[in-house]
Amino acid sequence: MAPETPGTEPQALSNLLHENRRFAPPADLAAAANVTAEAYDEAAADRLGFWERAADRLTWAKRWDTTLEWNPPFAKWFVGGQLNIAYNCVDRHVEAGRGDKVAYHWEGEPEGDSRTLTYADLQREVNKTANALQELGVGKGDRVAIYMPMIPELPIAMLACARIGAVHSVVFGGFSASALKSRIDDADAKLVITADGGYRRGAPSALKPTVDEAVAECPQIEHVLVVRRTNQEISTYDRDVFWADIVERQSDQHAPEPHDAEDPLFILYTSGTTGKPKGILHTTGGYLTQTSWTHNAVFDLKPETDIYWCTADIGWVTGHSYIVYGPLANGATSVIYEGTPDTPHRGRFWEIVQKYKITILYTAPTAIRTFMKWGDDIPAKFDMSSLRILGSVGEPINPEAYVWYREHIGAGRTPVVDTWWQTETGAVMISPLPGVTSGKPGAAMRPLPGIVADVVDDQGQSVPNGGGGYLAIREPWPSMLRTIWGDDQRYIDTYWSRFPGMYFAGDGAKRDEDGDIWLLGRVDDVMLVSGHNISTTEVESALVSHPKVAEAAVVGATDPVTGQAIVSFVILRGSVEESADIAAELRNHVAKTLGPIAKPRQILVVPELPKTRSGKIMRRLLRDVAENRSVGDVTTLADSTVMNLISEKLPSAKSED
Ligand code: 6R9
Repeated sequence: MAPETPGTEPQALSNLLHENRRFAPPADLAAAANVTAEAYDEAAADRLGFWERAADRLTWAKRWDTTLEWNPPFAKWFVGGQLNIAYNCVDRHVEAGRGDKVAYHWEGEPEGDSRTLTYADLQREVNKTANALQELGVGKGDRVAIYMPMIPELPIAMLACARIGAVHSVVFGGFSASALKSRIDDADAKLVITADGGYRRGAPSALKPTVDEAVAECPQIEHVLVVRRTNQEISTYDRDVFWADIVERQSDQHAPEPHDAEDPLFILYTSGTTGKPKGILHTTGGYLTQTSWTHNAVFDLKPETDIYWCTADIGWVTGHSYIVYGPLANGATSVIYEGTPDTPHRGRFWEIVQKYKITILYTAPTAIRTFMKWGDDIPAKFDMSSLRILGSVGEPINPEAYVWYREHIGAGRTPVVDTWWQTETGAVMISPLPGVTSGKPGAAMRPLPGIVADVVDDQGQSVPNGGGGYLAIREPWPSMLRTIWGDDQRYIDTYWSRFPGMYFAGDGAKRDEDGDIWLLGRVDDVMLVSGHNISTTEVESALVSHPKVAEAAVVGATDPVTGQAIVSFVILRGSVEESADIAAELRNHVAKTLGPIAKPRQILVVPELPKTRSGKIMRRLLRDVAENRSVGDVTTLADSTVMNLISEKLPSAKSED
């Protein structure tokens, strides 16, 4: 498409949304903050020295010789160093006299079903499990697939693997047998750890039958280790071993062997937008350095007094880095919740905040928008005065959702930290620091100290303030992926070929007039309307800024006049009735907020949106609907019935104007 104004090149990505609200850090938080503004200068002056000091927060069995070996795009951090991750996450806290401190308050979905594990308890459980894994023939470098509900045995299993140097591959408890099988095969795992089932939406949900189906075609699997959680009926096979039979009789002593800083820690598969899942490989020393540093800095964690809750599933990278490794390395007290936010009622999250007096809450925009839809009156019923910091991760947070989160969950006083990162980056990369940054609704703000990120144009040149483009990372960072398991070439092609010498994350971004970074969604989703590249995020945020809208997803659909036209799917807030003129009202609202170029061609009011299990909107499927195609592959949808609900709405979709 030709640009609208002759002679002007279309920008890589338009910058349409402008935001003037600012929230300064609370004075008491700023005065006592773990990390202050000096950290940016220190890291800018000596980036490797900065990461060395971060690594010194860990306990090393042998100090490293070389901080970074960089043979682009292959990085090695803390080369020659040795450490044991389980020792760092568990034993050292017990040795320091903090064995009675709670590591995890676990809250099962059925009410009243809870468990508390201190660091001393965790040490005994991890040791017994490490001994059991060794009895089952698992050794250093072996791969272990973990397919479990959100129960304490999940982090225990991960830590037991880390302790003996086995490489875990956690597969989301909702994935199908074929997805599990392909991940077992790709990593050539020899053991699967699972459970009979877990509780979801008020009922036991089986896991073991899926494992049985997957493992039937995986001859390399020697054993399946099964935790009894729901006590539902399951089939058993010769290869099955029950956790209660083998783990419980082990010694609770186990010597933590030091592992090399670059020994593999885990593989985590990401499906990406298309194609075969990529086994993202993370290693030991750099990963723990950056997860623990960022958890301390971004959440201003005070291990003695904070109660921290990350609501993610451990099967997602957020759970690996910010339920298991980061918080435990820092000696934090965390909450783990097994179930869904609406079981048995829509105030369950806030009841948990009230019960445990949570001080730091880390959740996803999809959850926040759902709470907006359910209504302000629900959180208002609970005492959440303990909260002092709120975090967001997983998608761009719309400015209105940010403000709602701050107001209705944070009582208008808590900072909100919008943290951008990926499975591939291992840990947070771009985020405000709660005691330093004046927060801006919708912006991830600045790269953290020690991270060199940029917004670049098609040619890889930095865009000026006010410009849009691609998010790229210019220097290696400690918790970066080391490769795609078994496929170095795919690693090079996927991440390092778009812009020579830079890591390309696949996300669009802009740098606003103050130089702050905004994430604008996946570049695959960008819409090309009359020669303008328009981000889905900005149009969605404009829709969500209308008082009647709780959630929105937009896609570009082929259009004879404009190339692509914007088609919007919206969910209304709880109390709002769908009226005949709602579409016109919302289209005009977007045009007024962002300019006429962003005015949607169509608005469809829908009851739900298609999402992955980690809550990301799957726009690909909505594009199929918008272009009247049959809907594509729905296997990674959290709820496969959603697309039927949306398609039913289609006859009412008509082009306006
Ligand atoms: C941690 C995680 C990564 C993709 C990433 C981006 C999106 C995550 C975000 C965000 C805007 C944020 N994303 N956090 N977009 N603002 N704060 O989500 O990892 O599942 O690998 O997804 O998620 O598009 O590229 P992962």
